[in-house]
Amino acid sequence: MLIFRQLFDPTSSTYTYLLGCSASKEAVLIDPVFEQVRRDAALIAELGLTLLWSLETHVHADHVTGAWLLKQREHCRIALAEASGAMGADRLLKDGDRVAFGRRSLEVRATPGHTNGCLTYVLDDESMAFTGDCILIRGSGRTDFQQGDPRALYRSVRSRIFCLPETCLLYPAHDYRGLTATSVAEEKKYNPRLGGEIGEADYAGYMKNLDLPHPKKIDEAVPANLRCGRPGNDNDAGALQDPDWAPLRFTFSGVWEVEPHWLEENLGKVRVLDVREPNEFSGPLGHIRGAVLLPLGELAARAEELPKDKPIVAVCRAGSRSAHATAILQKAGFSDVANLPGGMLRWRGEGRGVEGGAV
Ligand SMILES: N[C@@H](CCC(=O)N[C@@H](CS)C(=O)NCC(=O)O)C(=O)O
Ligand SMILES: [Fe+2]
Repeated sequence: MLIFRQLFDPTSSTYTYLLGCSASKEAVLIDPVFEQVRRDAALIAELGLTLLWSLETHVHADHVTGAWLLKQREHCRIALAEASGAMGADRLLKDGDRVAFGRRSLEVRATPGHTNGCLTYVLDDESMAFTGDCILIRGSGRTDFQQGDPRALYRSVRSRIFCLPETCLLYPAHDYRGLTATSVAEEKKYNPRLGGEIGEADYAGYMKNLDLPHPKKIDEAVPANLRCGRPGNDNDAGALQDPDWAPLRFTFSGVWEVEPHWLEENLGKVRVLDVREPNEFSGPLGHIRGAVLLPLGELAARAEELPKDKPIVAVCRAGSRSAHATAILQKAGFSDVANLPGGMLRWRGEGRGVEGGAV
């Protein structure tokens, strides 16, 4: 079976696609975004997947790819089109190549036009294709920068995408209205730039008159993407540095977590903030030694009472109110905060020390 997730970067309206083989747990990520690598890595871990490849549909002009950063963190390899001219890839793809992940694979189709190195990745059974900025949902990638060529884009769509089965779902690299997927049949019929009887010259005429401003990040994104997302100087890598006051884990739900065993061994280094109600704090589950009680409902209003000299670990009964507490604390300007997953229930279940509570 195929594991499939569509992920979105709201800043650049980019879609990142995670495809995995459920048998082998091997996966690929298409068009990761630098700033979303932590989120993507969390999802890959939570699904128990191993990332084999970070794939690009093209050298993007509007955001920096997460490829290089994923390679550092996940030890995956990077692949993109040979025709892209990019440096730092582990594999340079050509039309007709295949990228395998477990029992599944993607066929590489060269679909130039938005850039020279644009690729469409077609799933082995032709049920899905990832078209990058070639065809978009009722639209197309622009052809007025990088190596844009409207006639080439038209031919790519007509000869390499519209020949796929009518039911084949198409997933673009962007959508600016929040639309998520389309199909070959729909775009053949309804694409206002490329469908129906529209000819190559009609399309070229349409694209010449689009008159769009250049992407805001083009001067930063293109050079960085020609290095597969490797920062130009080492300080830039700090843009996504993880907190290092404890071995923390970031969850796909967006929360930093600390392991109970680390907390028990490092109680002196942090402030434990118990966000349960007073009767729970003094109730049968007990509380962690030295914990400060501040119920969740009062936290937003009273957060400034808490000193900022130590990182804060939030705790509650089962770990959900305390997860919310970490978000409230971050909003209140506390940077070093983490949740205790499983809360007092797990803490006690693991036989860790408590003050008060029933024996
Ligand atoms: N406003 C966006 C523009 C993004 C943009 O131009 N996207 C390209 C893909 S890299 C495109 O083809 N857009 C198609 C369109 O806007 O119709 C930005 O500044 O980043
Ligand atoms: Fe693009």
